[in-house]
Amino acid sequence: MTDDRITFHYAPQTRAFGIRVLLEELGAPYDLNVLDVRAGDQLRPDYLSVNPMGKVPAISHRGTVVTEQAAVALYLGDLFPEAGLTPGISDPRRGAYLRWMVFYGSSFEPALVDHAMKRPPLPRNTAPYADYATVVAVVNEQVRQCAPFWLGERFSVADVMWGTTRRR
Ligand SMILES: N[C@@H](CCC(=O)N[C@@H](CS)C(=O)NCC(=O)O)C(=O)O
Repeated sequence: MTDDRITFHYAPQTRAFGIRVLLEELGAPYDLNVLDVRAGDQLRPDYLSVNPMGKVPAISHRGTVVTEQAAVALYLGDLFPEAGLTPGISDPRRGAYLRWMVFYGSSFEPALVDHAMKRPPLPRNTAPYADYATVVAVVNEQVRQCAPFWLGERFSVADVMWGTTRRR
């Protein structure tokens, strides 16, 4: 249905890459709005009216805008349950799924960015992610024990989220 198509606000070589992979995995009907972030397209009024943060990825769908890569991925996974990439509400993997999707944006990325920028660490009880070494250890342990996929036996949205992080 034409009016049900997703508009995907995208820029190459950015965090939007994983969402593009996910849209393809889901077989979702979408149109690309390609932004050139180096030319500053994300800061132009027409895009700021979509996402006032001036960031990608974002999607527009059924009159709603979704921003933040984890929220976009969760939304899309729920929108296409028939693709089988989202543990449903009564699936025993649901809790781990939500945990790892939110951990990505709220702990993993901030820890990585702070570390890469050589920012002085905050006191452990103030930092939203404890400390960098703990984040790395927790993620490494998950990578060590999860097999063959992030949540176990079945490929899911979490694999797209975590699997594309180093590949954009
Ligand atoms: N917290 C946001 C971060 C999004 C973000 O930082 N996107 C970058 C691309 S990787 C961006 O839009 N940069 C353009 C700019 O900051 O001007 C998310 O998880 O989606």
